[in-house]
Amino acid sequence: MGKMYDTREPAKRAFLVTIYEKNEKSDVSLQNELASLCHTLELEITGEEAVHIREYTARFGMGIGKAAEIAEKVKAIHADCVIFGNILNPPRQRNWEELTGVSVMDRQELIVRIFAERAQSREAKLQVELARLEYSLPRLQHKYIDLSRQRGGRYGTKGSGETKSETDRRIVEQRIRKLKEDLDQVRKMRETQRKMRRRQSVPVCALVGYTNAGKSSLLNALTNADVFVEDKLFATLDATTRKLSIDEKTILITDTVGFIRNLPHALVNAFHSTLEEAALADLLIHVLDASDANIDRYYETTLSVLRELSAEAIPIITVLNKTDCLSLEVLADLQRRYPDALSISTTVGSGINVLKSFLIGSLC
Ligand SMILES: Nc1nc2c(ncn2[C@@H]2O[C@H](COP(=O)(O)OP(=O)(O)OP(=O)(O)O)[C@@H](O)[C@H]2O)c(=O)[nH]1
Ligand SMILES: [Mg+2]
Repeated sequence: MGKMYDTREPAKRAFLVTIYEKNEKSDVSLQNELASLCHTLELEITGEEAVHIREYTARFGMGIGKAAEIAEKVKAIHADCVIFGNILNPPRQRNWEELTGVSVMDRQELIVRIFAERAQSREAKLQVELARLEYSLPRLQHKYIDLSRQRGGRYGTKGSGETKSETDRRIVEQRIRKLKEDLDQVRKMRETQRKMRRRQSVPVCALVGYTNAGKSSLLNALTNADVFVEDKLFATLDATTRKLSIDEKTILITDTVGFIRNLPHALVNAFHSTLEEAALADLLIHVLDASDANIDRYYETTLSVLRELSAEAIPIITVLNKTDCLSLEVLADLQRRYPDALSISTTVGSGINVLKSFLIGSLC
């Protein structure tokens, strides 16, 4: 199936474009995040352009002159892909590909690709494939510009007079149906596991938070687990559950996929069962990267994802992680702004025992 929706050579040299309205302020954190996403895919950033539109055309989302100027730059520095921080609809994506002669992606596709590279478990793989197919479905027709009619009927799969893109669309739709069935099965298994845990009445808490906040590191620190940790986005795609026991009291802690603002809708849908782990927990541990200047925005994003999952009523403890990177002044300021939060560092181990006692105390 891979070939069908991924016909391009893997790109290496990216040129980034973020489009703003005429009077809109540039959002440096959004642009930095786009760069981190590229870094995660090991794309080298060869150039960057923030465009405040003065002239608008539907073809390019900006004036034709500006678009041509960007295409020139892309050519001059031999970039082999252009990545937009904004969402590109399929026709606009195709227009840009025609103009620049290289592959063009938006932030959504970048995230879907990262998920695809990182999926490990069967469930994550099914979820990612579903998200990729759903993302590519409206784009399929554009991949085949020569819509030569196939000879129909004879070899079974193709209907009479069906175009290649129609056939592909039909195959993709069939595959989507099959994936949804398979995922339903996996969800039922997960549900059974959850019921068993409930029956044993072991309380469950879930680690939630923005990607790269240190959730997996905290799971490791709390339970001596050996979960994959990396300074890249979306290191974790699977919900891993580990046991924490103190004085014969036991709770379960689940690591979840990291949140990010404007998570592509196809991925939110696809990862629903993994995210559900958070929605069904008895307690949430909201992990914040206290060393990141965008902490307030991360905090808000996570709360809004939790609302989307109808998990806002679950008790929550907020932890400020990576406090080893902060000066005392900055830490004091954060503690004033997040008075209910617990300060920790998984790297130096500070605050971990306090958190353990809190968890056991409030759940057992
Ligand atoms: N300085 C410092 N770095 C930390 C701390 N905790 C985690 N990190 C680093 O932060 C990065 C991300 O850690 P992870 O535990 O993978 O983060 P995550 O929230 O699980 O990320 P995703 O799975 O991508 O959502 C890694 O490079 C960690 O080594 C800490 O207390 N201090
Ligand atoms: Mg993780």
